[in-house]
Amino acid sequence: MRRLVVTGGCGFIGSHLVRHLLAAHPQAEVVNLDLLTYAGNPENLADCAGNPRYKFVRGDVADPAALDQTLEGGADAVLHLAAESHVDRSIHDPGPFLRTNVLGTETVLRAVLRHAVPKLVLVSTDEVYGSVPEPARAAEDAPLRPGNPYSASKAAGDLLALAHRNTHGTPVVITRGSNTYGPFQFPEKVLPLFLTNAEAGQSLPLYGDGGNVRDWMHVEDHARGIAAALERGRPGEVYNIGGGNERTNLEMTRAILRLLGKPESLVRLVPDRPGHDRRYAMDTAKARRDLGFEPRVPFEKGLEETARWYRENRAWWERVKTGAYRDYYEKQYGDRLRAAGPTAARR
Ligand code: NAD
Ligand code: TDX
Repeated sequence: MRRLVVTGGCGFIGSHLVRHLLAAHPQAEVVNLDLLTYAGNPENLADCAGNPRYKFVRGDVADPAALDQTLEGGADAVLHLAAESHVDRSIHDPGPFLRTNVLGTETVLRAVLRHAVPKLVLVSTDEVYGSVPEPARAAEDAPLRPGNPYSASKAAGDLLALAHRNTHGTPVVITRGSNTYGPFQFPEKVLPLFLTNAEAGQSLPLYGDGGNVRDWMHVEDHARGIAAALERGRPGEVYNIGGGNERTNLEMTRAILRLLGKPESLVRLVPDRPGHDRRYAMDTAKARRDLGFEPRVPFEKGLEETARWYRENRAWWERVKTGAYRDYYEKQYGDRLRAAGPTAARR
């Protein structure tokens, strides 16, 4: 039986990937190694809990012993997603980002070598290219210019992986995904934050002038892209995986308000994120050509389904938005919202 190890499977993208792999590989066992940080939620995989081909191991990717324990039964591949993933938190405190995204990735690379795992897919991000001015798009060989501690830690992970490939021949493939959205995303990221705030009649804190551009990809497309890299990605290669849906944050916010039938007066233009990258945009021709990967979910349809999911799963996000989340919210938005006053976006 094929044995696939996913790290960070209780997070947003990881949970969709675990589900995708179990369905797409009916002969495979999927092992999920996750530390269950604030972002890890076993409820995201509640529907897999009874599946005899699914196994959960609680452990830290920066701990070699946890990886030895997970890999000692052998593995056909490791798909490494575990990370600290939120830019604003990395600005408050980069420590956990360096530990998990840099040291953790190096620890996974060494474990893959130690256990002679034949393939490692490292899941990275379009943020490593930094802000890309119009009308350019970053191809895989573009310089890395990370603009915040999160993306710097991800770029460090990518560079360690490529150095490992060069030094030890480690069979690592890197995917760089664009901004991802869909069910089970932690409501610190802009889309679930705005959907859930709007549902609850609370303000939507839009940073700066709302003109920053992101390329949105549905999480099922992202999971399929990672799976395509597992099957067809060549070791040592990097593949950009994008949604092909560039939108300004203001356009995306208005689309949410229209879908939910909520007024624009909920929007607050708040002081900007420091060092806020203006635009992410990737050239995705290589993944199309070499992996046969094309995103399938049209943005409007994906957004509508996602909005419905958050409406129908209010208990999920109300539970998430308690305790430490409230402290985070006050730290991130308290002063910003007080500074913004009652001005709505008017562009
Ligand atoms: P997430 O924050 O929702 O989930 C991260 C998961 O990793 C959680 O389950 C958490 O418990 C686990 N984790 C964190 N530290 C760990 C550690 N030290 N050991 C083991 N597990 C640990 O993240 P996500 O949005 O699903 O992102 C997954 C991956 O995809 C990340 O590597 C991220 O950089 C990358 N990515 C995300 C996006 C996006 O838009 N969300 C886009 C491109 C790339
Ligand atoms: O409250 C907010 N207001 C706002 O205007 C938040 C949280 C965000 N924003 C803006 C900042 C960005 O321009 O929305 C855009 C998206 O922000 P995030 O959801 O924080 O995502 P981003 O910083 O673009 O990073 C995401 O995509 C790349 C993921 O969080 C990363 O894990 C991934 O690598």
